[in-house]
Amino acid sequence: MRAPTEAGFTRPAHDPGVTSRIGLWLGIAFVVCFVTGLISHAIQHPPGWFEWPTRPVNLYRINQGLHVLSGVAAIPLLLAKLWSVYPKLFARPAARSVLHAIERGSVLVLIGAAFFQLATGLLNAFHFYPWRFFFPPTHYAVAWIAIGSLIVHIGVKLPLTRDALRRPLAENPVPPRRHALGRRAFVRVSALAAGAAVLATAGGTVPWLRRVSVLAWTSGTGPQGLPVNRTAAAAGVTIDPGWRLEIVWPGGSRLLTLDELDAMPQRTAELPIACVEGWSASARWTGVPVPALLSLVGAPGGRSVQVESMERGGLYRSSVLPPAHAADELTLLALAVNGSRLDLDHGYPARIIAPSRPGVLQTKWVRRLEVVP
Ligand SMILES: Nc1nc2c(c(=O)[nH]1)N[C@H]1C(S)=C(S)[C@@H](COP(=O)(O)O)O[C@H]1N2
Ligand SMILES: [Mo]
Repeated sequence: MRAPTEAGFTRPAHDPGVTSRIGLWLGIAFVVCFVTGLISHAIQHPPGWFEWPTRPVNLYRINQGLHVLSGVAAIPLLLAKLWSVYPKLFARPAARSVLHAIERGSVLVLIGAAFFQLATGLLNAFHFYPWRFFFPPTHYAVAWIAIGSLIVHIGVKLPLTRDALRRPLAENPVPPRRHALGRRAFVRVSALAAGAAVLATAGGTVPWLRRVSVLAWTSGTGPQGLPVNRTAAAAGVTIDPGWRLEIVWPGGSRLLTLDELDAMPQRTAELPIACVEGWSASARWTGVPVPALLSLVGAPGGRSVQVESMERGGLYRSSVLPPAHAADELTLLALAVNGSRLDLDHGYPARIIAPSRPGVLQTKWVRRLEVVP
């Protein structure tokens, strides 16, 4: 038996017009995913020059929805694109020159990195970690590998893609084999698959899609109509009758009881929890605005505020409110949600809930606020 050759693959989908069309959409999905991922990373590890706005209150929610949904859309598009081009694996000679070998190698890197990103991102959304590495820095590092090899790939293929996109997608000169989709049908089915994947999952973050999104994930259900990511039991937090909020600033500090916080002017705001994993949920939060709280105790404003949780271990036991968030009147030290006292799982006695902020920074079971010098 002779080894298969590229020319032996005659299905209509193996065509530059098909590859280019699907590739264009896949490229858009990757770029959206990359940019929104960078933004999310920068919010969580802000470089000095970076400032994330506090409005609109749903801005982070939209960013993260785009990140996760562009990733979801990319999965069927990537599979379709690989199907369209896989006969090239059998092209001979495998490399025509050193440059060609490097270019083909970079495609392998791109495929590996793309699969890695889509698979780890998806599994992370389902809290399934069948690996030993820590997800965020690895996902972040491989994103650069993916985008670097993508840029090389686009650079190399641009002339070919441009040509292929300019020409209308002709149906096959010969009628397609039985069971083989025609070119246009293949492109249409790929687009439909991407659209269906998005619709099936978008309800995790787009409220009016909840009922069609059969695969949407949240962190399960939780008390007070809100999902819970890490329960009090998992975090080792119990109700502490001696709880006091400690506020510290350069030159002073103050302890406040829950009764004292309750007696302060309260504000209610509709704000989302937008988990980095892509689910989000809005709720009506009530509590003391952080800037008002700071000024009531005489702490200076306009600075970052470090938030510490009662949780002892745990990666998310503390967070920083950057100056813009610490000064925003919608940044609450929340004491209640949806009209009743916070459930222990949602951070009783007090949690941070701020506009346009990743869920992971909405620290629960707050024990201490420190105005950073
Ligand atoms: N102290 C503490 N706060 C935390 C967490 C945590 O693990 N510990 N998880 C965060 C994450 S990842 C999210 S998405 C939100 C979820 O809030 P909820 O459980 O009230 O829905 O809480 C955040 N606050
Ligand atoms: Mo989260």
